[in-house]
Amino acid sequence: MNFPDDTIAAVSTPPGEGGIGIIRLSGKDAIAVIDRLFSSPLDKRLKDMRSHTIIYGFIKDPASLDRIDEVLASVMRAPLTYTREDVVEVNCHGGRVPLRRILSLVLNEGVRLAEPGEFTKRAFLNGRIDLLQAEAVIDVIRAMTDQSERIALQQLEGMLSAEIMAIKDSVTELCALIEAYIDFPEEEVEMPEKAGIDASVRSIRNRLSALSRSFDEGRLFREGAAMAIVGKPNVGKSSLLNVLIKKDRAIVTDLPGTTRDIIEESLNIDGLPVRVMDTAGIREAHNLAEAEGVKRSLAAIEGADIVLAVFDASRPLDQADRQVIKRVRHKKAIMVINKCDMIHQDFDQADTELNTHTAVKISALKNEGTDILKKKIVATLSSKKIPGHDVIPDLLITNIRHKQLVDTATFSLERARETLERGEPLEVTALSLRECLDSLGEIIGAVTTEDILNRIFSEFCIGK
Ligand SMILES: Nc1nc2c(ncn2[C@@H]2O[C@H](COP(=O)(O)OP(=O)(O)O)[C@@H](O)[C@H]2O)c(=O)[nH]1
Ligand SMILES: [Mg+2]
Repeated sequence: MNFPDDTIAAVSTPPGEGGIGIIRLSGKDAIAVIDRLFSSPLDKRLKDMRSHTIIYGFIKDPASLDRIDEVLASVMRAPLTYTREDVVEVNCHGGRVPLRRILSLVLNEGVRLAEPGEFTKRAFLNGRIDLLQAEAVIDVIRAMTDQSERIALQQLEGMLSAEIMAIKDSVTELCALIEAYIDFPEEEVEMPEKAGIDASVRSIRNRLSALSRSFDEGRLFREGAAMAIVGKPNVGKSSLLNVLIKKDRAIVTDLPGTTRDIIEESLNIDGLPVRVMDTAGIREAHNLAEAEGVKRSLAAIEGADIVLAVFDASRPLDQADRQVIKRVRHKKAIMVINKCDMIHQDFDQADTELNTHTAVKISALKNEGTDILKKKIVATLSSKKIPGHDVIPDLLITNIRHKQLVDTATFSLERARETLERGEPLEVTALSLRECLDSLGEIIGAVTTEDILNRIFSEFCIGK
């Protein structure tokens, strides 16, 4: 991998109008380039400024000497900067024109436009942060809830990296023990004791599998949990969506079969980001459009992390309701008994089939019972520890790349143990341990390829 040596620049604030806009430069020419475009009333130059100071002045076009904008320029010298290179940030007015004009002057000075995520990529390549931390940057930016942000920040601060490093150290130790014996069989190196090796393998494996298991939950905080509201027509699915998101988003009518396409909205339940989907009623379709709606509802059930199956307490349960119960049986589901403000005398709330999953009674119309429902949703999706606002969550893996590498590492470790058990040559055991180390190294970016890096950083926004 090549270490970057050119200077890059980009607008780091989002497009559109804002109070301020920031153009960020990083690289060895950053300070000199802005000095050529900058004039201060006191004739100060950036190159004479101390690191991490701000200077007031104007950006001017060096050809026409026209003033482009009134700015504040921050000077940050390597190595204590975001990228570990010299960084200059120009705060100008947050309009499209000043930002565009200043950026184009900067580019005219021989600076290259940064690619998405390139500032963070440099922070990684220059060794300020590891790959796990670099990936956490985008998660902090994209976090949908406070809790998601907290988990991402924990990763950014290096807590997950520390755990991976600790596991890696244990594997390295084990590997060294075995390789020493292989390399110096005649010397006084003792044959590593099988029971001891077995015990360390077991403890390493436990730590790895705790991480791997945490992904089920961690993923929800990064991506949001997909929650499908399903049921036969007219039971109050759209009404439930509306009370959950506190908006009249979905059309509610007493005409069965109104909702045909899936409506998706985001929701924050106790810090858990949830994508709620209102679906078309599931029943024997009366026409093609409805049939397509039903097909999509069934697909939504399959794709969901949790299903709310809604039933209408103002009528007795019927065949269509039983169909719905059957459709969600294999999923994490909550049975929602709606319209409890007008319960029909023949509606059996204790119906055994209905109670195969947790049942919650609500009235979407009167907004009653929805707080209990929300608690059930969180409890169903997440272990008790996470949603409590004051509890720092255990280490969670939120990213599929990390989960896959943890699993590959576990697999190699397991193979190492097996070879030992079968009494195969220690070289074979050592080889598997090396593979385990490689997978762990790949998580933090100790071993990586340009291809992986490009994939990761292309997800970023420009200017970060
Ligand atoms: N009494 C009562 N009516 C409700 C309740 N929830 C929904 N409804 C009514 O039931 C009808 C169907 O509601 P809607 O949300 O469109 O059902 P969907 O077809 O399942 O999406 C509408 O007339 C709603 O006003 C409830 O909790 N109590
Ligand atoms: Mg509807």
